[in-house]
Amino acid sequence: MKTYTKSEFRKVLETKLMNKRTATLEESTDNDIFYAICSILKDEINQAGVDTRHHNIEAKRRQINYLSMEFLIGRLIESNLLNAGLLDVCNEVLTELGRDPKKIYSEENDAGLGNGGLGRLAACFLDSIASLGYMGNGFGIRYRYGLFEQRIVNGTQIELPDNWLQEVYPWETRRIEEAVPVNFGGQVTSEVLEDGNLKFTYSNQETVLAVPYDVGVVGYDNDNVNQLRLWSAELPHDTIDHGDNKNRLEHMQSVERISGFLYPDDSTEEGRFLRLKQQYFLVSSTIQTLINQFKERYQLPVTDFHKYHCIQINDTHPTFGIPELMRILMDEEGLGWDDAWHITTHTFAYTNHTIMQEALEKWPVYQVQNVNPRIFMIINEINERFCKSVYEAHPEMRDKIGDLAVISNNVVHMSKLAIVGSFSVNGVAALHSEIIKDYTFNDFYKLTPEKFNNKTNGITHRRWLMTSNPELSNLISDTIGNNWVKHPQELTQLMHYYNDDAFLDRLAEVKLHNKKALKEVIYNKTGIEVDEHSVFDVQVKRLHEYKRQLLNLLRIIYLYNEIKRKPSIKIQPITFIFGAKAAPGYHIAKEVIKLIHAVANVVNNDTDVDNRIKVVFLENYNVTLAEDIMPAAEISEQISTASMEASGTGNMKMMMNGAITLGTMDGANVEIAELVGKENIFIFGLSSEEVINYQLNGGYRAEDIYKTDSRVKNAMDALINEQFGRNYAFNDLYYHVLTNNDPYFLLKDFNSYVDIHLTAMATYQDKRKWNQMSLTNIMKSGQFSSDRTIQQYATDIWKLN
Ligand code: CR1
Repeated sequence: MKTYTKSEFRKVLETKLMNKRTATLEESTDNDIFYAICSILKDEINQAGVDTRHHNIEAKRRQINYLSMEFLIGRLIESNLLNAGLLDVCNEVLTELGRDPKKIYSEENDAGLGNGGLGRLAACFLDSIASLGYMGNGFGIRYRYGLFEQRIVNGTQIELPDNWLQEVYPWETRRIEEAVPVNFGGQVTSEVLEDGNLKFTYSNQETVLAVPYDVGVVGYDNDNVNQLRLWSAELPHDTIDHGDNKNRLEHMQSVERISGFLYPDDSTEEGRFLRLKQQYFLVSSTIQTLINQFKERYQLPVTDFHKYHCIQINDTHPTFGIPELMRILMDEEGLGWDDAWHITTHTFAYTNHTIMQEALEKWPVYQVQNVNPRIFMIINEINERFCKSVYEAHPEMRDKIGDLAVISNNVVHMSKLAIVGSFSVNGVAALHSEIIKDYTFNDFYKLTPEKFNNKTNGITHRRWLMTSNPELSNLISDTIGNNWVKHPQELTQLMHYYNDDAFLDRLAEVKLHNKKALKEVIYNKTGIEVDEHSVFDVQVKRLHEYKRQLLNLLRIIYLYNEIKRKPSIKIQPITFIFGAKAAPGYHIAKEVIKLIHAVANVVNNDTDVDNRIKVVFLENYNVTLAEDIMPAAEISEQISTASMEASGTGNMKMMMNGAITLGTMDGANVEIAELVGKENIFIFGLSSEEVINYQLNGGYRAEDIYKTDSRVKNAMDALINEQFGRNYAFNDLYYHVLTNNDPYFLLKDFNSYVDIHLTAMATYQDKRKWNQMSLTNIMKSGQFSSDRTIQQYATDIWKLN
């Protein structure tokens, strides 16, 4: 890509302002400048994107296609500037012009096309795929409304539509000429042809036009630009309206609803027909396109498809891609079952992101039939052939066939379909991948152990360190040079500074600087003034019972009551920072948000507390807000019930920014602990083995702990004794824990949590030691760059060159 001197950049900025915004530099608004910069970048991205495509086609490169219902991309401007090599010059020019770069970049709407970790992972992966120079494109849905905007009104979460497309989205290009029809519903008939093969004919289908919008994905300093293709649903121009749609406008709206909004829940399936339609819409449009492009560009027989394409499905949401590819290969390309099955099962690879039963997708047969009857027929056939093959080839597994079946009790089990139709099944952290093999999918593991593998998640250090924490990033480069930027594992070079007091002081200064910046954000958003010298203890993530925000609160309540008991007690001042969206229909999660606010209200205003504890809830947690929070975190709360958090990625982001993890031996915490050593992390609670053993044996007796342990009882009773609200405001939480026998082991882990927290606070008193711990975490965090993860996917699964 082109490089610019300052004066060149200024000049092109002026030209863009004039041409695109009819404004001079002097009169331009932040919004004008934002769009002008995007336009400069887009020229570069488009050119490099075309060059990349030409090169890839000419070299007939093998490509990875990352299919995901979610891409939590956030803002792109800084990341694109950085990767294109223009961030410094742009910052300098803007500053010289007396404009605040941050303010200008904040003109961009945060694209929240995802719920949480799964969606953000997809976005980090695209950045790494491009930055490592691979040919790999993302495919998702261009939701008209992304994840809801969270407002807090009187301590209660309110959801507003996320109108992220209100203004022009500067990074996308609409490509109507590449639109494809996606067919829903109707009937299928078959006839036997002369050659004995079956021919399937579809009738009365509803055709929806999938219109692609492409967003360039810029690799870091390598001129490699891939694409994220987001599909939008439209009514085809030539549709003739029938009686069941009152008028064309209504018909149009019903079609557009398919890409209308993102389902705001990453843990439960609402069983909604629309969600199912979204899934088929994504995979059908994508796979038709891949097949068309393959034939057109590579001029090879379709039987070679899998030699040039790999499709990674991000959780089970795109699993209908498997029957869809079968359908296209058989019904449109004329292949027989065996050939089509060979190609399909050499194309798909599946990533599992959760073992939570309620998040393992299951769809009623009639709904799948309604979405597309031919797809259901193919799933049915896959199931029959699979069950038969188990019966014949694995007599020892015959009594397990009922459990293995893809369809049982009139339900399609998406994870089973994904496993049967893929050549690779991976978990997202070492522990999680073991649990999948030993428990969740144990029967499948016994059948095909070679499919199962681990790919521990990662995060792009370009966004989560370089652009979001430039102070730390610069300190690192000043100290060890900038090799780490392309080889993040070289952050370990920082170990030479472990005993360097001057360096440790600078590290502490950077943290203080970032804490002051977050303090500002907190003040502007909440009016709460926090002490930058207090410990910033952070738990930011989706609100879910297994993530145990409630445990965090019980601990805060415990601390508060200790102060109330003995106001003169000496404690390290702490700011507890929360950020979390709750799924709109998830009552208990919403009650926890209320409780956070109720506790904050009491604690923050109690003169006995005297500002030693502050509780802050930051509204509308999203990628952009995360970029402000991560650099300032000192304690990273990763306290899920062991075995339940598949990996976590917030844990990696905070580690990379020098926070110390306080957590359970769960997900990737286990690998963080291994890397930094137990002296540089605070671990507490049950192990995953213990949790699983309890679960297999009917749990533990929560009542007993509640009755016999006064610390536990006091904290729990605060929920019902009106300490934090009148009229037994938190009865629901209290009874939910006790009458369900505490399925997330809050009470069981409470004491060790309180104790480890006290240990952490005692450790914090030794500033030098703390800085060394922080440094250790930073220097080991290169392992969690998504570049490492993608390198492993590329080598082991995708076989990319
Ligand atoms: C997991 O809960 C993991 C991300 C990304 C989430 C989290 O631990 O880091 O995936 N799973 O792998 C999920 O959203 C639907 O499942």
